[in-house]
Amino acid sequence: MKIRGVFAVGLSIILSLGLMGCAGGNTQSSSKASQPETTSSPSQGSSEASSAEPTTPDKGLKVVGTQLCDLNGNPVQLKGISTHGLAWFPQYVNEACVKELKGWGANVFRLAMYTEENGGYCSGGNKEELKGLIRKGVSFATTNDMYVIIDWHVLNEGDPNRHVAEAKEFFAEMSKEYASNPNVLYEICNEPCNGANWNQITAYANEVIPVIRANSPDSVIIVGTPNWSQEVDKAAAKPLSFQNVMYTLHFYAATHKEDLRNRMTQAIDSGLPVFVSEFGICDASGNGAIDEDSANKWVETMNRYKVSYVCWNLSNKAESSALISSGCSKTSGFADSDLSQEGKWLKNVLGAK
Ligand code: IDC
Repeated sequence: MKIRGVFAVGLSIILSLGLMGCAGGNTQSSSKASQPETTSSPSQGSSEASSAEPTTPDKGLKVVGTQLCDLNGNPVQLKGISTHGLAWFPQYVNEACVKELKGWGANVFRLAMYTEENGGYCSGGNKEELKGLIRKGVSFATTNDMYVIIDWHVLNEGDPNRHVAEAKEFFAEMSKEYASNPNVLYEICNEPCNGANWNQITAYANEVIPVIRANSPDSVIIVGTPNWSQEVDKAAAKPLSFQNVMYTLHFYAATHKEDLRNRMTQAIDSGLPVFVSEFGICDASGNGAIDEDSANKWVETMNRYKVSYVCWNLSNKAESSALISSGCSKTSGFADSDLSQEGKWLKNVLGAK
């Protein structure tokens, strides 16, 4: 399958296809403090097997009811790994590393491009360099037969509308470039927060999704939900009107437990397609103590519902959500002793042989 960039006018052959609540008090509210990353030159740096059918990227995806499926309608569960901010830890976007993650059992790679933090796409980052990293990431994922998520990592700005013009420009370019790559999924706003509500997110999505659809009519698009992507109930009450859209739920297992899990399953039971495009097994700050017991409960539920999930984060930053231990400067060829606690846990969950 093509690596990328081919101006896919020929159009996709394939794609015939069709991605917390809180009205008030949300006990699950992430208390994360979104401190901007200050490192501009980064330090160098079993679970239950799914019963979903394995799939290969060139088959494309579609959303059927609440379930991500292949083009024949067979359930597909994506499981994989997210980069840290591409601007801060670019060194892990290398071919050997992506191949290794595939060997761990990952079938999806998420490329997190912060928008407003220091060095973000809309806050002084080098746009061409950042797009170059996206292109490398898509290319490596594609050659390794993996799906890849292009993540517009809204966080600090809270309301995704703040950078809607740049988002439209960015997704127009990306979706044109990858119109014939059915393995590319578009995540248009990582985590709306700071009070941004579902109406505001809907307005944003109604601007950005048509831009993607103009080039890539059938790709799967993942949309963030209010309150750091925890309020899937808000989306369930008033879903968007587009096909092949999934809605984001994010959790950090030491902070978010049964209440948020129930909110996820209730949303799915009520008909909402949910995608866990980011989770960690520590607390919502991305640091602190790890809770494997809670994490395993999440994995059990996600597998039971065949919900796709992507673990945060591929870096060696000194924080518990980093998959590589902070003392390790390798960018591929990781021994188990190079992995953090979360890294070892995840490798086991993904079923690495
Ligand atoms: C965190 C990183 C941390 C970085 C910070 C920037 O782990 O190194 O300094 O962002 O604000 C999210 C976000 C994700 C966060 C993560 C942990 O999507 O960007 O990463 N988190 O706080 N939502 C809930 C937790």
